[in-house]
Amino acid sequence: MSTTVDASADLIRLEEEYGAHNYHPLDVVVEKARGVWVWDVEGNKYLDFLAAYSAVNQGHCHPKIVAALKEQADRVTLTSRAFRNDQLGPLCAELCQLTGYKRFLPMNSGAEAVETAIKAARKWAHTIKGIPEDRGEILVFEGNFHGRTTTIVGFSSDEQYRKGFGPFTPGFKLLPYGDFKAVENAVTPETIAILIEPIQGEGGILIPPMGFLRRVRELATANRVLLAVDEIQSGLGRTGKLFCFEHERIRPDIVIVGKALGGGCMPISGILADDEVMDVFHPGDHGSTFGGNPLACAVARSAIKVLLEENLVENSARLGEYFLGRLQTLKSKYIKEIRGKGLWIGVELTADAGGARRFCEALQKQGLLCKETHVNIIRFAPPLVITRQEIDWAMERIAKVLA
Ligand code: IF1
Repeated sequence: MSTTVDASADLIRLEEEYGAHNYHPLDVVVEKARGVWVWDVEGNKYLDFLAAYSAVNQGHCHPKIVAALKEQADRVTLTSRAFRNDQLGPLCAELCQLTGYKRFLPMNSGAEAVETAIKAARKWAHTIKGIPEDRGEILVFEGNFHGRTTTIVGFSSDEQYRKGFGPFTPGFKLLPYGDFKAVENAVTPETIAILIEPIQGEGGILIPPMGFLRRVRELATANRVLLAVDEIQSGLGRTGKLFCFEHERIRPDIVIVGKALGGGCMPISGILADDEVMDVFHPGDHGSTFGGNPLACAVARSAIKVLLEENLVENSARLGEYFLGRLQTLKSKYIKEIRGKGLWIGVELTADAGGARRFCEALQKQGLLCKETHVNIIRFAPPLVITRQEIDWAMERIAKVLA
């Protein structure tokens, strides 16, 4: 069967008819992208203010990353881990040099990397800390988002993410986010780990009180509990530091990375840790067919290089502060609160604003693509290659729509 389609409407119809209905995207059908800009099939141009949920921090189709992709695609793309390849070792070494961790374990999706952190923490607890097998608890937080696997949605506090997908993996305990006393009270001799996002993205760009993460780190250390920080969305420059936890000058036991590690080109994720944790994995304990594939590794090496060479972390800090400052000068009866770090900003609307979705649709008409989270929060997370002029361009439209 051959299907001829061109216009957005046809493509949307095809997707609706033959695709699963697990999303409700904005009706913009992208066919081309470069840097911070994307074009739909009708040739309309938009500024991308979502950056694929921070997976394209380096900008769309970055020429250097695409070149690395093409070059590697012509050589070897997949070996599985049954054999070695010439890209995995260098990627691990470069990531460890950059972050100060001793080892890197590659996976593909963010959820898989979170699962990897859970498995590492549990095995560490059972083989090293001495918590009996099939006991022990991982502390997690209300409003968390760590992915979509059955284990992960099992400890979501969002009814929709869980409903209909049980029974779930036991061994998780939900605590209020940002409430140190609650964490302190929840730690017992059978606590394995604390799994946390340093800023909750899906939760609504929720920033815990300054000092919270540092106190959680101290509590974890004092009780020999592992601290696993999910930097899948917050990491690699998004908040104006390489990792968001650096704002509190702490060092987690496990750092979970994904999204922008693949430079918007290839799915690649993983965990960073030192020997005590990573050495719990022996051959056969864990793995993935595509995990550590040379194509994704070559892309990730290039993605990290671009992040550093183009000072994208600094750009995020500088322009994030500028953007936040400009947003704060907006006079709009719809705005309840604006919060953000680096180029990751949430604008929470008042209850009677009529929901964030309609503002996102209005911004789309103005040439700005962003996505609401929950009902009332517009989130802004442009690629980190954005310029001040482009932020000014966006600000004009945001001001117009929120006026
Ligand atoms: C979707 C949200 C963002 C994440 C953190 C792990 C993962 C994610 C902190 C899992 C993924 C995504 C997934 C995407 C939408 C998106 C999202 F709104 F759903 F929450 F970004 F804000 N940890 N976040 O943010 O990574 O397995 O997806 O690679 O459509 O589900 P993944």
